[in-house]
Amino acid sequence: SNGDGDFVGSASFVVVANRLPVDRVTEPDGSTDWRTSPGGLVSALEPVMKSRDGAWVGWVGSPDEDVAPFTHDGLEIVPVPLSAAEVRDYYEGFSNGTLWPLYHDVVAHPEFHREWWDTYVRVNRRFADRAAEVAEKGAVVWVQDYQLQLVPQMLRERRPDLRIGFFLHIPFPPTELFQQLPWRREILDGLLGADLVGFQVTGGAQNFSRLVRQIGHYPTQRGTIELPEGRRVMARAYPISINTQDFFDQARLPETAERAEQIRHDVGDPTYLFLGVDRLDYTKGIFQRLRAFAELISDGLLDADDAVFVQVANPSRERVEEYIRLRDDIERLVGRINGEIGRLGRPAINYLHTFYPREEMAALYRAADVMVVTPLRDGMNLVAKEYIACRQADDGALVLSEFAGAARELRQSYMINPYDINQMKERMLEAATDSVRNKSRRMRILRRQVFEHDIDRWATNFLDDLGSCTRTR
Ligand code: GDG
Repeated sequence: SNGDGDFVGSASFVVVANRLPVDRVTEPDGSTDWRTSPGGLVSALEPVMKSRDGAWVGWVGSPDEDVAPFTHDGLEIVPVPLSAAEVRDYYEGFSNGTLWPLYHDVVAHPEFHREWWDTYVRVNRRFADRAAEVAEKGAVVWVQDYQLQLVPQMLRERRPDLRIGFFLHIPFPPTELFQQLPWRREILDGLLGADLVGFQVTGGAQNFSRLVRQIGHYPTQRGTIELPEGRRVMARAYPISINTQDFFDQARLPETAERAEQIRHDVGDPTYLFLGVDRLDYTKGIFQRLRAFAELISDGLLDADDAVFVQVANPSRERVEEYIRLRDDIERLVGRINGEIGRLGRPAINYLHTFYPREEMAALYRAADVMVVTPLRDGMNLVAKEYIACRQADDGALVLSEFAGAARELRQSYMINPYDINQMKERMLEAATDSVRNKSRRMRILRRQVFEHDIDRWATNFLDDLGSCTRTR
């Protein structure tokens, strides 16, 4: 017990995230088992977790399931159950219908519902309670993302002995937008329960500090916030990255090279293969980029025999209304474009509403001449970094929105404003047809950047800073 009658657990490092790092799989004999989910965060944190007696607190991903804690591959897995109504109100509702659009520059309209908020509070408390139970005295707890912004404060109230970090994977909005939120004070206090609050880019950390001054009236100095009770909170940027070497190695395999050739052949051996890979989300600028590409062809600047666009759009949040509408809009646009400028057996846009294994992703990245990443707003955007990591030489070209967090680091990309269709057309054309010399000069610098700043470095930087936070004035 820690003195408040709370049970104290045995984990010295605890990650708290909406989702667990494991997926349930059904074996051929009908039994079910767990498999580590693919993804950068999991693989980056795995070594830390294993070396430190780690536990991961999260939801299994399906409603109305109460799974007992278990050990998987040396990790303590601590499931948090959610009812179907909670998934609707906390996850689809407040997280993805309120916070997601609000934090992404209100590119879609955020909805404010008191029932959603009440459920968000209740579910955050459940995550905080689980974490409080498994963490040993003085443990490090790392809370992830916008679904769990109240957890730091809730956890600190129960367990003031813990060292608490929080990382926001999406943008932190300007105060003018954040102030719309009826529960702005509660969210701010929730985050201030952490010792260290991490953001993707400096702009997010600055927006946060400004908000702290405006509604908290707490003094801040270069990212250090002084709370009245004498506690200090740090707010800093930690640009997330990928396991660069893994992507490079996967792309280097002979079978990936072969598959990449096959893909190029299947889409008609074009001179220019343009690629887009996104969750089907209204923040990603998919509509704008496909329009730009179609106009390049109908203007006669690109030839439909020479240029093909492959757009992978992963199914995402399929029960949220905005996403249903977006999917309809994009599929109508693709149909119209292919109807107007496609040829028999040769659509101008190959649109794939599906999720591929990572081997296929590496082959697609390797096959693409121009990677097109055009979000209207994006915390970071890992796809841009993955494309660069898969290059086997200083070739290829990245078209990148200035509104992606990745634009702060990937300065040598062909930068665009996705709201400016004419500029986007010019830059896409330039990226395709630029001289080999120009392309390789850019790509060399981009590759160095992504190899030097990989996900291990991200995790280490955050955890080192969290470890050295001074707790009191
Ligand atoms: C959030 C923030 C931030 C996509 N299609 C397939 C597939 N993917 C993988 C990509 C990439 C990931 O999904 C998408 O990551 P992004 O960073 O591009 O975007 P979000 O999903 O919106 O992520 C974002 C990120 O969190 C991390 O902090 O960068 O700004 O919005 O890894 O490769 N993977 C596979 N098949 C697919 O079809 N296997």
